Amino acid sequence: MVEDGKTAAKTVEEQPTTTFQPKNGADVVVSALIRQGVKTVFAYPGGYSIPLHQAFTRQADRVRVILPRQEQGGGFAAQGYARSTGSPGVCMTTSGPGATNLITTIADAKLDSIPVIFITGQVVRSVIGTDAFQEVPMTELCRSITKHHYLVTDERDLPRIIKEAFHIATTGRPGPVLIDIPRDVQLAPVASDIDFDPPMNLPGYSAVLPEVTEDKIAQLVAMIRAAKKPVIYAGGGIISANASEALTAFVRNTGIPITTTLMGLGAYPDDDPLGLHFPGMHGAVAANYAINEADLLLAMGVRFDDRVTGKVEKFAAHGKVVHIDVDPSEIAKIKQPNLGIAANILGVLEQLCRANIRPEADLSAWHQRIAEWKKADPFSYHQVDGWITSQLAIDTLWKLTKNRDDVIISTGVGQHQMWAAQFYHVRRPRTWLSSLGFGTMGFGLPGAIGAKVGNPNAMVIDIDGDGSFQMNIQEMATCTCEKIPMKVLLLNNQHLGMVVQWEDRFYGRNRAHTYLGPIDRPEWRGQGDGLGPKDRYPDFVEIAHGYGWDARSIAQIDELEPALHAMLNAKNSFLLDVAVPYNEYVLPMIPPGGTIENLIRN
Ligand SMILES: Cc1ncc(C[n+]2csc(CCOP(=O)(O)OP(=O)(O)O)c2C)c(N)n1
Repeated sequence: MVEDGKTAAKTVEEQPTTTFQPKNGADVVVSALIRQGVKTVFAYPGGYSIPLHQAFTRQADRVRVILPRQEQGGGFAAQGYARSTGSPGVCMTTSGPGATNLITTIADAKLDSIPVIFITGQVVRSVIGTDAFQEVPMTELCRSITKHHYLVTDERDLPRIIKEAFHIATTGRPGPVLIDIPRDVQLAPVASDIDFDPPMNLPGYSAVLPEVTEDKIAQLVAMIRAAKKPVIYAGGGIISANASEALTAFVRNTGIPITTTLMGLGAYPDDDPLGLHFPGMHGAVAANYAINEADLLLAMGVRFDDRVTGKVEKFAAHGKVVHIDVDPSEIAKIKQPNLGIAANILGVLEQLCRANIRPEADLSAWHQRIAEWKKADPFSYHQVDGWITSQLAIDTLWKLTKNRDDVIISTGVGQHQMWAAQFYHVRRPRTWLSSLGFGTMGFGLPGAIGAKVGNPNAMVIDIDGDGSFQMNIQEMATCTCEKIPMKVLLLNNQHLGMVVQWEDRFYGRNRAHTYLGPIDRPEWRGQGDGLGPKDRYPDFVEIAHGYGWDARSIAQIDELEPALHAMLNAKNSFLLDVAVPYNEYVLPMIPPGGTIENLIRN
């Protein structure tokens, strides 16, 4: 049905540039977005954003508007676009319910530091504050979950505000910016000589950090030179700073082992000998042990998230900690470092590489120790008789695609997400898209849509759980109608698996509303050790067909490889529904607030 995603994207790029004279505020918004290089906007209309939508149609040859089927889908698609391309995503909704549907995605972008411009329609200026129809004070609601936010009260401010919004979203530590635009501002006539490049007015904001003092660099160099058991703990900040290459050069040059957080997956190839994979609650045993024993922890572009540290006092307690981050407020927020450096990580890494700074000691004993930990406790899984497990499905997908360099993985939230991180080895930055700080179920499909729009030639695969997928299942329509071919590997365990895991670990296996099948089919409901039948509710294949997708449902191991091939080779959007057991656990596990001493391995 759909050949590939290139057609629509190319249509936009190949159109000749026309001179367009904006007539009203809405035209100004669209022209200003185009000036910022925006090629795609994910937007769902309503009464208070109609003028903006109308304005987009007047410049339809220059910017593509994609209609999601729910605003949250649009917000996550804009994030998927931004996460995978590095360019800011743009999402637009109407006021009130359209705007509040975005809020989860705004908070999500804030926690993962993703640059997205969120534009919302607002009621007309004269009725703001009167509980007018579909009025909600978006700037108030989003004050703490945006990097910055604007309520536009004068159409003449629009070019400046849009310029500032992109500047703020993309500089320093990236993040979401909200622009709330009353309908009468959208409709206000504008002068013909409007200045689209006005000076910015951001007295309280500077993305330029003070130069790192020579003294700090000297301390850093001395600490690296003196280290005998150093470890790098690198995160999403590396990817935002486009510093993966510099980081890789630094690791190769120094021989310092590296663990990348879930946000940092792809910053360094995790299956490389010096790679320790990700640390934390469900992270690699070797990464956790190495951090624990390290005499120097080089924390770069990370924020000491509680899912990584467990009990902070016990985290990296046996060595010195250096924290380098572009956001000065992160330094010493959670963990007091011995040396804190607020800086652009790319610059620091390049400086260290140029000066060939490396530990003076021979690290081979340390490498040996780490290799032993890796060998003793790799991420592993067992076969369950007669069943395809999620881990096996992901591992097989990895094996079938590992020689490709065009794969982008998106995920939902839950056990499947952790298994995807463990068994799908991400080797390149911006190819692992997942809601991590906020952990929002429903990210997978719309996130993948945004990635496919931003990377039309990539093979984008959403690895999802049946709970998460149903949170934004309506976006299957977006794929079909907007000609965005998609692949979904649905690991269907009929349960909210991650919560089941916690029920089993901490609540005596008592099932409390974690079963997704019909309540009058209690025999399906996983209790105790039963694996449950393999038939599934709902019928995802029927649903997929209804949306115009191809689909297949499998339950037997010998069906797995052929079905994955069918998914990978499909031209149309393809859903592969895999019946998996519900009572598998993500291992290892450090319990909440725990330490590596209580690493649960079996
Ligand atoms: C929007 C939202 N609601 C609730 C949760 C809490 N939660 C975390 S994981 C999870 C279960 C996810 O189930 P599923 O998507 O089927 O994946 P599985 O764990 O079974 O692989 C839930 C309910 C969440 N993270 N996000």
